[in-house]
Amino acid sequence: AADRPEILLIGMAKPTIVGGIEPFGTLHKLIEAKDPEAFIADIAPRIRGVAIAYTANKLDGAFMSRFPKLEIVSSFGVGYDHVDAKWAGEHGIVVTNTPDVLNEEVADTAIGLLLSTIRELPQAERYLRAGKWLEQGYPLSKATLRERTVGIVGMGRIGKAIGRRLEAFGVDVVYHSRNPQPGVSYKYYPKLLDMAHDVDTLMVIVPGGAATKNLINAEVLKALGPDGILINMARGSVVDEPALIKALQDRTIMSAGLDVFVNEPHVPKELIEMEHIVLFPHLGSASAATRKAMDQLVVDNLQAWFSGKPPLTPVPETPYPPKKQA
Ligand code: 8YV
Repeated sequence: AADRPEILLIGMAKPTIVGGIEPFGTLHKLIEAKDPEAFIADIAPRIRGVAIAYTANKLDGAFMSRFPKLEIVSSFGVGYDHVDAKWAGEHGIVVTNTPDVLNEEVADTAIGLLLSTIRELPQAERYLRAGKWLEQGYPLSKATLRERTVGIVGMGRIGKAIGRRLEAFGVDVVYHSRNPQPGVSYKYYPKLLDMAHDVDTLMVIVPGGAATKNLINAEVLKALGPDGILINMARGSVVDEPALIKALQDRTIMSAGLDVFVNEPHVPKELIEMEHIVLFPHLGSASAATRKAMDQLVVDNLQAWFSGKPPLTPVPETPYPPKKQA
């Protein structure tokens, strides 16, 4: 039909996304294009929606400006630092992400990574598989979660879900974010450095992007101190990676558990070579069920929009209905 919207899919042609869009829209899969440039040039004048299937796919203003009829960018993932949402907002394009459906999954993984790192659980598993249990007892973990204070950096929806779990574990929780969060009873630190001084464990779960780039720097790591454990569940960009590598090598902090990296899937060899830290391949939300719920929300935002309804989960930079220009 003439009013079927034409939608560009960037990234993997995941079944939930493809199968969800095809009933109401005409889907163009960039991944299947032999000549991506010619492919885009051909469809650009007709594209009204973009679906992004994976957060690694960057979408800047220069790219979006190639689509004069673009109305909505429906992006997979709660983090959308890969989309220039400010530019989109200024150009009347709505950006949506996939919040909430992954909160509990990512919080579960955060606790898993925290315990793995503190109690050296992956190392213990490697030890058993190497047959060493037969030869000698297992060495005790240097650290324990008991008596620790966890400073959560970022008290959004996932930060709160992590806090609830830590409370149940009987662990003290404090937090730092740009502003104190209403309804949150944990001690608030306006300054990250002050919190890093007072705690021995940092759990990083803030959005990525320019505002948080290298927030966890050499100074913060020094303040965290020799018993310090850093867990990064956010974005690689939030941590000054070379400074972290140095702090780990010099034992300025004790250990780190990292789910995210600056240039993933490339992980610096200095980190790979350090046996005492724990590295995950960005799997915070990566269960089949949660990823499917995220895929479905990518579809549902487009479906709502193209049936004349408000988008379900617009990002703050592109509120709906749009704010009047001053
Ligand atoms: C993504 C994430 O699944 O939601 C986010 O912001 O980081 C993950 O849940 C991952 O980035 C893969 O795209």
